[in-house]
Amino acid sequence: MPVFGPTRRIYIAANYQAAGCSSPAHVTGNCSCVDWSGGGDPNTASETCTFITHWDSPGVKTVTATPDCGDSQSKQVTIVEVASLLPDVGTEIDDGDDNPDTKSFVVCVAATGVVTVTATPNPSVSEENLPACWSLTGGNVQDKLHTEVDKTTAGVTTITCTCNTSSKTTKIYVYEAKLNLYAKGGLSYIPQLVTLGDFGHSWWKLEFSHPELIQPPSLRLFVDEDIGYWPAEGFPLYNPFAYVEGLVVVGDQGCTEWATGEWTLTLSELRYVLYYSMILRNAPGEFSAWYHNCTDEAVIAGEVAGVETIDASGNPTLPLVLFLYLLIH
Ligand SMILES: [Ca+2]
Repeated sequence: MPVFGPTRRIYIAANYQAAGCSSPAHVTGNCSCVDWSGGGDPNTASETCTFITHWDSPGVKTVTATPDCGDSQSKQVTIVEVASLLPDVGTEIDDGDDNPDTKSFVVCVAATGVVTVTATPNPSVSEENLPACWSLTGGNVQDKLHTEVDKTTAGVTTITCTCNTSSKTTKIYVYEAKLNLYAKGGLSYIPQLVTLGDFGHSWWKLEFSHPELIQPPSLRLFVDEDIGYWPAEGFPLYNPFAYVEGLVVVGDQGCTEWATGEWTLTLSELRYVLYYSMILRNAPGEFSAWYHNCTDEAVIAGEVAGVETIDASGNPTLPLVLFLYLLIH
């Protein structure tokens, strides 16, 4: 008498414990003594013809029972785990938890499209053969193995795929990063006449939808704030050629811009300007209206992000010139 039905596969989640009469590794019939093989750990055959075992590792397992009054029968049990949960686009970032089962990815916001996140079982089994306990949540779930995240809106979506004790969690950050350049043109285009009027000012601002992602956290003070380069002790009206101590002001510049330029940045480009802003703040050097002024630094902040505006290599680089550029472009 067969102890099992025909040899077949049953798909069970990783770490599943086969036990009791409803389990796949259960003997029915009149045979009293059964020899078992193929179980995981623990591997216990009882006198009552019930074989209790479980597996911690995924894969196809074969359990064989040999009764005292019939042929050996085998059953294959496929133990399934969540192998991966990965998006089709995006860049992985360190989520800082040292847990390989949790991952974070960043994707730049786009006019159209979705991020498709795919769950992959190990071993490979078709969707219809996944264990009942397999679940995929988060995003716009398409089926048991795929879900989608809208790329058109900045936000964060947490996706989790679970199969018994096996689980992966993937966060998708759709981010928006921007550089703004501002200029307030001065009344004096001729530097020597600066003393007669307002020199003007140029400054920059970084906008980012997820400042919590910025590392180190000390860089976050530069997000969503105006950043400008100034003479520390006031403008040297007496001499535009003079060098005085420089200062980076984070926050209100005390100016209203005449023109604004806005550029979309990648996360890398954003980081470059954040670091540049911090370096300049820590070592501002000396300000000179003629040789090293607010507009030089605003233009350089753009160049650090790959944003080309006016040529700042000559002297002086005037707020009025950047204003005119921003006005036209
Ligand atoms: Ca992690």
